[in-house]
Amino acid sequence: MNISASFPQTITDLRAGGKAAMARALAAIEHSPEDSAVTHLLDEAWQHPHGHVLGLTGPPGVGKSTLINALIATWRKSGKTVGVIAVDPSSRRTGGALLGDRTRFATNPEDEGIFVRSMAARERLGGLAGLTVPAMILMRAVYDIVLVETVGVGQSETDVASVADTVIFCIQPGSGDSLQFMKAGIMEVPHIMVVTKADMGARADRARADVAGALGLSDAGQEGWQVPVLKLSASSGEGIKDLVAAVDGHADWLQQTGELERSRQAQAQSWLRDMVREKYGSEGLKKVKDRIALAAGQSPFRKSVEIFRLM
Ligand SMILES: Nc1nc2c(ncn2[C@@H]2O[C@H](COP(=O)(O)OP(=O)(O)OP(=O)(O)O)[C@@H](O)[C@H]2O)c(=O)[nH]1
Ligand SMILES: [Mg+2]
Repeated sequence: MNISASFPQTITDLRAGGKAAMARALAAIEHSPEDSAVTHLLDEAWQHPHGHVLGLTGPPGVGKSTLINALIATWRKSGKTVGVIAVDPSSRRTGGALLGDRTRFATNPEDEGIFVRSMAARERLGGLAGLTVPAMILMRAVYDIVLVETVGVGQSETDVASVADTVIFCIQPGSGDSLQFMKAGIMEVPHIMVVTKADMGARADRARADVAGALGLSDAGQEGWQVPVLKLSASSGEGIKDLVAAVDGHADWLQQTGELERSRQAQAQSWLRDMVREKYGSEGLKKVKDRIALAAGQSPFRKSVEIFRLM
C-alpha cells in the first residue's frame, strides 16, 4: 500500500510539519505499519528521542484527564510542548454513568505546541502496545513531554510501563480498591503515587496516609528511587507544582542511573516480542528466539521487518 506524498519522510519533516504532519504520520503507522517509509521514519524517531514520557493510570473517573489538563496548562505556560495519547479501552462502553462524566481535553486548536490523539485499545495487532509504542516513539521525537492516559485497576499497570518512562498511579480518596491491589502485590509499583481530588478534604489525607502505609509494607520502588506519595487537586491547582517537581526528579534519576536507557531498551524488546507473538503465535516466537534480541540502541522497527521476513 502506498502512503501519501505528504507523509513526513524524516524526523526533520515531522518536526517542521506541525500537528498536520504528526496526524499524517500517526495515520500511516496505523494503516500501513510495514511500509518502508513508515519503518524508516520510526527508526529515525527511535534514534533521536527528545522528550520524556509519562504514563498516567488509575481507575475510571479518578481524575486522570482533569489532571492532564492541568499539567498541559502548566507545561505550556513554561514553554514546553506536549503530546497526549489517550487510550480508550473498549470495555468502557458498558461503563454507564461514568462515561457521561468524562473529561475532555480543553486545548487550543491553534496552539502547535499541544497535540492530542485518542486511540481505541480494541483488539488489534499487539494489543495496547502494538500501536501506542510506535505512536509514543514518534511523539517522543518531537514534543518535550508525552503523556499517555490509560485506565488501570490492577494488573494492567504493567501495560503502561511498556510505553512510559515515568508511571504515575492515581488514587481516589475514599476508594480502597487500589490499595488492595498493592497489598496483594498484584500491582507493579508505579514511580509516583497521586491522591486526586484533594479538595475533598480529610478523606484525601487519609487516602494519602493509607497509600504511604501500603507502600511501606511492599517492597516498593527500585533501588535508589523513593516513590513519592502526593496529594493534589486538579480543580483548585493545589499540588500540581509538586507533581511537576516529582516528575523532573524522576527524569533526572533515570538519566543519572542509566535506568532510562535500560528501560527504553526493555520496552523495545518487549514490543518486538509481542508483535511476533501476535502475528505468528508462541510457536513462531520460539522459531526466531535466537534472532530476536536487539543490540544496545538498535531500533525494534527495522528488526521487526527483518524478523517478519524470516517467517
Ligand atoms: N472535586 C474534584 N473533582 C474532580 C477533580 N478532578 C476530576 N474531578 C472530577 O472527577 C470526574 C472524573 O474526572 P476525569 O478527569 O474524567 O477522570 P478520568 O480518570 O480521566 O476518567 P476516565 O478517563 O473516564 O477513566 C469528573 O466529574 C471531574 O470533574 C478534582 O481535583 N476535584
Ligand atoms: Mg479520562
